Amino acid sequence: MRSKSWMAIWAVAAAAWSCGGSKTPGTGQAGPVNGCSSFTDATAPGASRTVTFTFPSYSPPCLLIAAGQSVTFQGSFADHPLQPGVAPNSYGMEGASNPIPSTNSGSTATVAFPDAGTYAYYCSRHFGNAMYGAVQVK
Ligand SMILES: [Cu+2]
Repeated sequence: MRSKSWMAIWAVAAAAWSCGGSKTPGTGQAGPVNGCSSFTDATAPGASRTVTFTFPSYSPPCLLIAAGQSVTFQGSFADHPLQPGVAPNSYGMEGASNPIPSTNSGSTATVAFPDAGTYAYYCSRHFGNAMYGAVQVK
C-alpha cells in the first residue's frame, strides 16, 4: 500500500515535469539569440569591431560583421569568463560552428568569423544579469 502511493506521487511529479513551459532556455528555441533583436552594423571597412565588457554587459552586445572580419573582445576574462553559445537562461538559434573560444584569462581576444551565421556568447559568471550577446556574420 505504501509503495503504491509513492508510485502515484511519482507519476504526478513526472507529468508536471514533462508539461512545463513551451520555451526551454539554453538551446535552439524561439526568440532573439541572447536578446539580440537588432545588431550594431560594423561591416564598414573602418568600423570598430571591438566589444568591450565590464559588469554587467557587453558593448555593443549585438554586432553585425561581414564574413572574414574579426571581432576583438576586450575586458577582464578572469572576472567575466567568455563562453560561446546561447546563455543557459536565454533563447535563440545560433550558427553550427561557433568560433568564439572559451576564455577565462587575459584581457583581449580577437576572433575571426569566416562563415555567415549568428554566433552567441555569454559571461559564465553573470549571464543571470543578462551579460550576453551575439555576433551576426553576413
Ligand atoms: Cu561577467
